[in-house]
Amino acid sequence: MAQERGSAMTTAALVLLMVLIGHSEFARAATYTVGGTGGWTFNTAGWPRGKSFRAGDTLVFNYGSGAHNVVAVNKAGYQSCRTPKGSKVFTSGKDQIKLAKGQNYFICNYPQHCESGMKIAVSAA
Ligand SMILES: [Cu+2]
Repeated sequence: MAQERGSAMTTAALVLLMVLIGHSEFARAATYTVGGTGGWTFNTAGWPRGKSFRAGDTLVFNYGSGAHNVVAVNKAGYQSCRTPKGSKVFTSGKDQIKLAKGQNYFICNYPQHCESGMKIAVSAA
């Protein structure tokens, strides 16, 4: 009898532990709306400043589909506002992109948009 109760308590403790671990995994991945309420638009380059991102966090790009896009580029593409061949282009207007560890660069490649600050560089730990 006592042994049975003990094993039931062990099971309860294990379940609790699994729930706690599950929760902390869940809490660790954050979701950020790029540009806040203004969304993904011109002069967003300063938006990442002061925030700390982690690999696995999700960036949400909200914008009018057809008015802008989101292109995942490399550092050179970010700096020059040019789109390297084979870059992934997102066009839904509500794109969710998971951050990779290290530097992540995104631009809008509509003519002159990136040049007008529609670009972000995000460093994920
Ligand atoms: Cu744009």
